[in-house]
Formats: sequence, structure tokens, C-alpha cells
Amino acid sequence: MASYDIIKAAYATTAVRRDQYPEGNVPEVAFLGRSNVGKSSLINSLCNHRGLARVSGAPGKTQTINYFSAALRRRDEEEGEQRLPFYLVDLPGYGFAKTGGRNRDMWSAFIGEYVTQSPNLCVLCLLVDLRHPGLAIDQQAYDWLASAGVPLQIVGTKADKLKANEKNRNLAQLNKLFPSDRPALAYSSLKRDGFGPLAKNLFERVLAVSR
Ligand SMILES: Nc1nc2c(ncn2[C@@H]2O[C@H](COP(=O)(O)OP(=O)(O)O)[C@@H](O)[C@H]2O)c(=O)[nH]1
Ligand SMILES: [Mg+2]
Repeated sequence: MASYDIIKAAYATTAVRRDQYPEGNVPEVAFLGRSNVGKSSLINSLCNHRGLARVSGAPGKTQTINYFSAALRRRDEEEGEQRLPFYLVDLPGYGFAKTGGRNRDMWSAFIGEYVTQSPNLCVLCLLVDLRHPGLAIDQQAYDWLASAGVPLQIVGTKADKLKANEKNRNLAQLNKLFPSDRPALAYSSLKRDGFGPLAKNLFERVLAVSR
């Protein structure tokens, strides 16, 4: 059976405009969600690198698009090892306007620009707190992304805060509310629960656009 991991993660660059996006054709996996949903924690956990993306108790801090370079590695006894370079892209959180209305508008503008105009985006992970599957703000984000035709992977975060039966019930709810090509996945950044299925999924998506 194949195993997956993410290696060599490092900060690459920051952008707020299209002309600041990295050059070249390295595939990108982006992460989006409400402020405080656990985006930075997820990126750190996936990369096994605590201080990579900043984790904050105070929501609304990340106001730029941050790129981290890394490689997805697949290892299989028979087929050997395969490495796919990619970027993890940490997008600003939505739904929290600590710095006032104008900033909030600006966030959505450059999130929108990235999502619709980044040529290397191959999948966007939409993070939803698994305890709260039906928030209006997440529904709005999903509706907008789905209508823009963005390839989505729904990730239910903070899964360690739920019992197994609640986890399954809320995952089913996520699949109903936010349908996409592939089923929603539960993840705990605290315990790294859910790493295998998510890493496999991302590997397959990145492989599909790699040459
Ligand atoms: N129990 C638990 N807490 C988490 C998890 N992921 C994030 N958190 C906590 O949620 C808060 C916000 O996390 P952060 O990654 O900064 O969220 P971001 O604003 O979406 O980047 C922090 O206090 C984290 O420690 C998780 O999987 N389990
Ligand atoms: Mg963050």
C-alpha cells in the first residue's frame, strides 16, 4: 500500500496582487475558510512544521496570500518513490472584519482575484469547522466558489472536538450542503487525524496537472 507525506516545506513568497504571484507552472493547493477555522494549523500539520504558517488565537490576522513551497511524496514498495513539487497557498480568512469594513472588502477582492485568475490553482481546500457545518458565511463562500467553477476539497476542521457519531453526522451534512467531486474529509490538526486520505487526495489532484 502506498503512503503519502509532505516534505521540504518552506516559506516562499507573499502576494496581494496578481503580478506578485510566483512565476512558473508549479501547481497550487489553496486553503480558504472563516478566520479562526484552523487554516494555518492545517498547513503546519500537513507539513509537519509547527512554525510555518502563523497560528493565532486572534482571528483576522492573515491579510496577504502566503505561498509555501513543498513536495508531495508518494512511497510504494513496488512502484518506489514519487515527488511532486507544489505550493500550499494560505489565503486570508473571511467573515471577520476586525480592521473595519474597507479591509474586509479588500480581502474578498484579492481572494476573488486569486481564485479566478491564478493559472496554477489545481484544488482549493475549503475549510469548515466540523462542529458548525451550516454557517451562512460558509454557504456564501461555497456558492460563490462553486459558481466560479473552482475545484474544491471540503475539509471539516477540529475533528478532535467531536465524538465519532457527531463527526460522521456532520460530515454527511457537509457533503449535502457543499457537494463537490470528492467527499468531504475530516481533519484534526492537533492529532493529525485524517492526514492519509487528505494527502492522497491532494497528491492525485497535483499529479493530474503535473508533467
Ligand atoms: N482542538 C483543535 N484546535 C485547533 C485545530 N486547528 C486549529 N485549532 C485552534 O484554532 C485556533 C485558530 O487556528 P488558526 O490555525 O490560527 O486558524 P486560521 O485563522 O484559520 O489560520 C487556534 O487557537 C488553534 O490552536 C484542531 O484541529 N483541533
Ligand atoms: Mg491563519
